[in-house]
Amino acid sequence: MKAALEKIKETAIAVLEQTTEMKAIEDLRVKYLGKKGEVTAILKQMGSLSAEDRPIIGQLANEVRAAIEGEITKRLAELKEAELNRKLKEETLDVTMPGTRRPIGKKHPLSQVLDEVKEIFLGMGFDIAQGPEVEYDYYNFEALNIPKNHPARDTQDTFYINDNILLRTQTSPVQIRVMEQQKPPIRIIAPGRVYRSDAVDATHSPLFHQIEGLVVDKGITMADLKGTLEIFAKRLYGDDTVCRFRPHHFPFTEPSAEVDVMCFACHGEGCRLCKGEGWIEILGAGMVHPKVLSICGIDPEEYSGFAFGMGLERIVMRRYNIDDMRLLFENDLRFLKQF
Ligand code: 2NM
Repeated sequence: MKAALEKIKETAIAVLEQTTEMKAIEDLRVKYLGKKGEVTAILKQMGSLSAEDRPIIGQLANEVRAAIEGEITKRLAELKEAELNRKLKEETLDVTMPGTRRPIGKKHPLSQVLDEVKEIFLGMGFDIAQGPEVEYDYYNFEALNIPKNHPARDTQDTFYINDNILLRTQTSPVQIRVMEQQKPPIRIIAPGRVYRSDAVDATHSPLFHQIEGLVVDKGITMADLKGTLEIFAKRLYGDDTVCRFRPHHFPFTEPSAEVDVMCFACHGEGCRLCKGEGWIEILGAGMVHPKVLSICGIDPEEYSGFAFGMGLERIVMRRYNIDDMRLLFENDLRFLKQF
């Protein structure tokens, strides 16, 4: 029995020294020291020993158990350390290595200018309104006092889905929807995509962007229109900007005007940029037609309002001296990176 125990100890330690897997070491613990293990099996036979031999073999068995236990603990610690060293070596981080640069995009020039315009009007207490791009004929034309025979309603100019539904040609239908739903005071701008059946060239695109504005309240006059739009022009183009209001005609406003700013290149002298005019048209505006207010359920005897509209592409093209509108829609990075 003594020889058997010594043999178990010798083999166990030899095998443990060869074992490099933690799981395998745990299996060996069971094999030698477990309930059905080899050392336990010897201890179970101790009943057959003489009273003299029993304590001696008992002590030896305990020594063998302790030796194997000790070897297991030692091997586990060694393996753990080896594993840690391996990880430390493998996962070394060289903080002096250059990082992988993630290219950060930037805003499209249309979005840059749109955000600037929004910021100016938000600063004057306007809200931003939105509406559908696929619109009813009623909101796009009828409610805006645009008569049935008006050239804008021609299928040559407007994308019709069917007799009643079309792609909006301006963002005014948004203003109509707001007036229908909201009691004055109303102070909104409606920016968004609009569609017209135009062939693509340097100054035309079937899809472009408009920003329209609307103010309705008691006692709104042409003076409010002029003051608001002058402040807008000065914020967008600089404090020394000079505005000119010219009479015009729109079916949805009365009176109507077009607003020019004095050419910043030639200061009114006339040059290539302003095509010899000295002035550059930036927007259309007017006092909301009483018929339009009535159609929207607003009493024109009690309330009045002004509205305006401008094309975003034209503002952007002038701002950055871009001579071809197609560049704004082609998404060529060589172009876009310049802004
Ligand atoms: C423009 C010019 C003048 C305009 C009018 C309205 C509404 F809904 F109040 F009648 N919305 N937008 C308007 C007025 C638009 O664009 C050149």
